[in-house]
Amino acid sequence: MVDQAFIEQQNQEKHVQHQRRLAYCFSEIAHAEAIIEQLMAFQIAIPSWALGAGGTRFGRFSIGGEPSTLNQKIADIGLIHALCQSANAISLHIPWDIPQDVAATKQLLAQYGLSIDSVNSNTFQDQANQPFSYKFGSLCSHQAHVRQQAIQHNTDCIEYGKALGAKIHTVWLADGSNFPGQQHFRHAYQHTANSLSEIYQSMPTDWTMLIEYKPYEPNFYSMVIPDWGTSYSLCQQIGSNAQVLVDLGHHLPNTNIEQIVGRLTHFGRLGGFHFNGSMYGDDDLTTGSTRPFQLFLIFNELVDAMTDSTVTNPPIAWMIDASHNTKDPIEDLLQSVQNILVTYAKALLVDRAALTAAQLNNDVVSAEELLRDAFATDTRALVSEAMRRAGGCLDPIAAFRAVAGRQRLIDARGKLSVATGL
Ligand code: PSV
Ligand code: MN
Repeated sequence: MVDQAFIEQQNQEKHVQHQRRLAYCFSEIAHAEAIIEQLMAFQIAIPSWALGAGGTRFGRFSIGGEPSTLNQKIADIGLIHALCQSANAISLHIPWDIPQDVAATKQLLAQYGLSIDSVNSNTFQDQANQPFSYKFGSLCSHQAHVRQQAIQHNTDCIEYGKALGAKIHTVWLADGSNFPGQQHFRHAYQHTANSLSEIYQSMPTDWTMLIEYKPYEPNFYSMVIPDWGTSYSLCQQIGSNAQVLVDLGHHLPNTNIEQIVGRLTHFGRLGGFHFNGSMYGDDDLTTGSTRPFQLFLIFNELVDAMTDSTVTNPPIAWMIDASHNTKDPIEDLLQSVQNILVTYAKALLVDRAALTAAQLNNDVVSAEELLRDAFATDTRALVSEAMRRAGGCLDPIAAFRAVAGRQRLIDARGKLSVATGL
């Protein structure tokens, strides 16, 4: 839908304004050049389930032109990447997006400059042809045949991932209970640990298993993996390539997520990140839309860990995990990418030596002011410049609108096409 000539023409229209804003950044920020390079290197995966309009149990309002096949989803993510040059990977949910022809899928991915970074298992729904139900749990089930079926599904996912060149297997479990007494807590935990260990054994040794936690939903009395501590304990039992995945929406209101990030990186166990925004829980809002300062504090912790040579945490897999109920998903994802990079850039601005000195002097005000200074700096031109230098647009959303992106997708796929997934 967009070629280099179109992108250059779009950038030309914004050139004067951009140069003015960029000059301001360079005058204010000593290491602006280095930050632009770090922004160019920061790539965020887009999940295959994010391209359709999301919904709730009350309904779903289709956006029109939704991708109904894996190839169409790849095309949408290819478009996002062409516009912003910051989203070069896809996370696949199995069985929603099983590739029919692996060689052809790989070829299509290469055409768009994309790769599959992770596969995600799904034992939170029953599939039409499966013999046993997950109604009362999957990997945690007290019934060996249910556990075995769920383990097999996870190992199948790993096989698909191997064929596609993925290196991550992500597990999010909906397992839990809705009523007191329904589930034996200790047994459910141990079954889960044993099941995950078995899956881990079938994973190639250069892969990472990411274990996600969530305090509630779909189960509302208890979840088997409700918090980072449970994920962490499972990882410790399973093996060194098992890592905790932090999904921003999977916390109760007012949880200090930045401290969780600090803890996990200190333990070398933060392997994955799902970006979204939230007010109350897993609301799946646009990243940075409601609590930008919190997102900044989280990035501050991440950058602190990434720049400290004594921290042994492995590289973190970044992904956007949001459900787009009202907005055009492509625009929402572009906004998220923008907010993530703008916030990352702000965290890169923090004067860490001065912050350490303020902390050691118990100078509370200076420490806080250092953070506020960085947060208040407008880094948008640095992000635009990083996208432009990488071959993308200064303003990806404006470009998507200029090319009448959604209308063209509707023309090609129809008003009623529906994306597979939730
Ligand atoms: C669960 O809420 C979650 O965050 C997990 O990452 C799932 O894989 C994803 O959403 C899609 O259901
Ligand atoms: Mn998630």
